[in-house]
Amino acid sequence: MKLYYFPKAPHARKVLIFLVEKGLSLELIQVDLEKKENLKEAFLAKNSRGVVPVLELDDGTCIDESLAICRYLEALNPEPPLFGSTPLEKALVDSWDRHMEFDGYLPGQDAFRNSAERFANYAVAGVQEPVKAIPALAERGMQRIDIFFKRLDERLAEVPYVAGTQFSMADITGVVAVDMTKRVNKFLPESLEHAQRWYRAMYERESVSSTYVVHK
Ligand SMILES: N[C@@H](CCC(=O)N[C@@H](CS)C(=O)NCC(=O)O)C(=O)O
Repeated sequence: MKLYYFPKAPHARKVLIFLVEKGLSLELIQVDLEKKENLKEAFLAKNSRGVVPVLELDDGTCIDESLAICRYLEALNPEPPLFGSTPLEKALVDSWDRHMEFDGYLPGQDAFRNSAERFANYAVAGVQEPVKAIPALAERGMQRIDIFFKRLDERLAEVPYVAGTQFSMADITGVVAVDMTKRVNKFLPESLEHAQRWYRAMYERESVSSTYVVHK
């Protein structure tokens, strides 16, 4: 199996964190997004959507979507479980993973891709036709990040990890979502003590600290 990734790509980082947590290693193939290698024919043949990560199996089957890749790896390597064990845990991991992605990551992405100069005509990742940035989406994204931070803190006042009592995929998506907001100079407020406690705990994990790349 091979993983196509880029170190600065948050969704690829999710898979890298997952691999470290599982104690797995895969052949890693870097696709340089800054050089737009993801829009070249060789990569589009692996994923016509033009985005990383992609997991290529030995028979040539390619799986995109970070969550699908992690689920596949979990099915092959169930220990330690990162998608929950009981029906309830599994449902909570899915639910909270989606909270992190839709309420945290996507607002951060909206804020970033609709404000950074280099995305003025490339506002949607992987789409080759010019797609213009919409500044109002960046503004809304910034507002939604504040809502996300507050909800995250409320959740983490109740439980140690995002989905409950165990570290899970929801924490991986959550930490990547929080780090995405740094790209638009939004930082988890110090006053949100529960979210801060969790965020510090995340960075004590080798999987999280070793995969963080400073973005310029
Ligand atoms: N929903 C997808 C998102 C994949 C995605 O958007 N990948 C970004 C990097 S995080 C990408 O490849 N962007 C290409 C670009 O910006 O040119 C997943 O979870 O894998």
